[in-house]
Amino acid sequence: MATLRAFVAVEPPATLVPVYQAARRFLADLDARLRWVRPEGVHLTLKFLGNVKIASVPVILRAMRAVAGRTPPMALRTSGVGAPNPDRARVVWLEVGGETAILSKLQADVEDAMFRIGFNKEERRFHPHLTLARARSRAVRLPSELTGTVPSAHFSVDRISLYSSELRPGGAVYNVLGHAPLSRSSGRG
Ligand code: 3AM
Repeated sequence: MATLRAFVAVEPPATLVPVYQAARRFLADLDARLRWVRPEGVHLTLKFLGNVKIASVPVILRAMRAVAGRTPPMALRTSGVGAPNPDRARVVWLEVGGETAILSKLQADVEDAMFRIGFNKEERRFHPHLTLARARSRAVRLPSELTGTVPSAHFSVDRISLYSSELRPGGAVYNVLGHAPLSRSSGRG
């Protein structure tokens, strides 16, 4: 049966482009050792699903819409370049701040909803981030004076998206398969 590699994520904000460019300039010395995500491909992953049957896509979207319908929109911002392990970084990301309590609840609810329709639970703790680049081979050491070196991008999130990811030699190519709108009438107040 036909499958595709899929994940649930928040789409990149348009305000990210100058921040992405600033991060890239700041890390210019490491450029040859990093493979940068295309700016339009940057996303905030909520749940990696792996290979899914194409026939399951409507089921996944229905489960996403049920969760999104009881989650309010939220205001987020990027808060500097970082990495899980800055001394030996395999990925370089932008930290995400703002209304992350709503985001973390959304991520946990997506995780539960996907578990209920048959996906495995993610063992790793959720850390809100936008991956910008990955090390090509060996890990890189990020400069220590990272905070405050790139501006913040402020963005509001009013939907989540189901992505497909096609692995190509030049890097993964992402396509949005569908959206699930967050609900203004839910949550707050
Ligand atoms: O948003 P980031 O870059 O952290 O690392 C992959 C990316 O996350 C992650 O799914 C996102 C979309 O590609 N990913 C890839 N393979 C994975 C796996 N086996 C995975 N996450 C968990 N398990």
